[in-house]
Amino acid sequence: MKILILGADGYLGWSLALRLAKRGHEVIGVDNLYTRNAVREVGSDSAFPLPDPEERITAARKLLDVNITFHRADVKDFDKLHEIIQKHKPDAVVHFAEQRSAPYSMIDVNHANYTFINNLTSTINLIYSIIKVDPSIHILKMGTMGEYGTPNYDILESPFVEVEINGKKDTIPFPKWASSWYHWSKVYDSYNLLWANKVWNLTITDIMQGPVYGTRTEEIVNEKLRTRFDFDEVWGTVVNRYCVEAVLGIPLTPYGKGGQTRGFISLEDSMQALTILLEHPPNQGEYRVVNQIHEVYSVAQIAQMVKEVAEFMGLRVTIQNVKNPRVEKEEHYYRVETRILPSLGFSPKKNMKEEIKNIIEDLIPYKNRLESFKHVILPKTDWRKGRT
Ligand code: USQ
Repeated sequence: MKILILGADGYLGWSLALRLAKRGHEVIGVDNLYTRNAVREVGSDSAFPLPDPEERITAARKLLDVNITFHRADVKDFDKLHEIIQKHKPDAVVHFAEQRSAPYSMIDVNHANYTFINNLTSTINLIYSIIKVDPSIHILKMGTMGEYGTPNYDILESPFVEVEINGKKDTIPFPKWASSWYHWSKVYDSYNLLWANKVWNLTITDIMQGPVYGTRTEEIVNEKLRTRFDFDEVWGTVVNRYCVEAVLGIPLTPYGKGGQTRGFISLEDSMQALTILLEHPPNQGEYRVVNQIHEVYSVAQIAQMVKEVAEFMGLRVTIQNVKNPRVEKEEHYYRVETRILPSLGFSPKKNMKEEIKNIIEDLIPYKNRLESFKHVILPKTDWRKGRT
């Protein structure tokens, strides 16, 4: 297949470019390198030094014998995006080109607006480019489990649900209740895609993925092929952050009571899942929603797990719950239906405990580099205070 990846320079985007290219697909990547700059904006950087896109592509050619095409472009620019899609006429477009940090979206009005403008415009531009070029192109869009929030009922893998109000029944989009401007931007994206599917019969997979963790995939076999790895309070996600905290000897930081429960997936298993979804697209004209998680844990349980593994590896680790900077439930019900991926042959290969060991092993050689970013680890972005 010919696959265009929007956001090909990111944590998932680069890993997926390598995976798909290695499987023999023709891969074209697009990125404006915004994340690199936005991470520097908060005084941080990837744990592993990142080569430029051109250097990475050369390394992929030499080490994996694959050819990846790269365009430095901003998908907010409709004409540019349309031109790229028109030029390559892909079978599928993967849309990762969104501002992906909840804390970043909550910093202040500018960051909230950036998140909405970037995320919603990019999706609308993609919809219109595809209508113009070829409405049969499959859109694989990265949504998030956080669109649902943490409801007191099961999260079904269905775009719709039947409701009864005052004795009358109807079918409505599955209820969503996000907990940051970032997560709300993904809710609106999902509704926009649902609408595009209704109006133009577009073929869409909307992935609801939980936080991803890990440093390794089958293709990341050399330092030059590494994907970015964020750990600061704005861009890092919980498992990856705890591993960096353990390496630096900083107390692990569950927020609040630590009962916040999420569905997690390793980087390797996320690659497997995304590849399966691309290679088994929905029927033409179908809008498919897929819950992409593997293990369910609370952030307190994960802290215990990281402590156990890190201590086994000879590190000294403590856990110190910190005041929760976010507005979210700290104790709640959480049950997610995951039916579609297993039915397509998805079978997770990794578990969190083993991966934590691999992450820590990969981080230890970079301990000195990480030391200089110690000041960006404790949470400073407070949902309630949000600068005005
Ligand atoms: N948390 C801690 N301690 C930390 C960091 C986070 O307890 O040091 C808690 C948060 O309060 C939250 C949970 O861990 O309850 C998850 O936070 P996170 O920072 O790992 O992930 P989140 O902000 O939800 O966003 C990440 C990605 C986002 C993706 C989302 C999937 O940045 O792109 O969409 O995970 S999900 O969480 O399912 O919405």
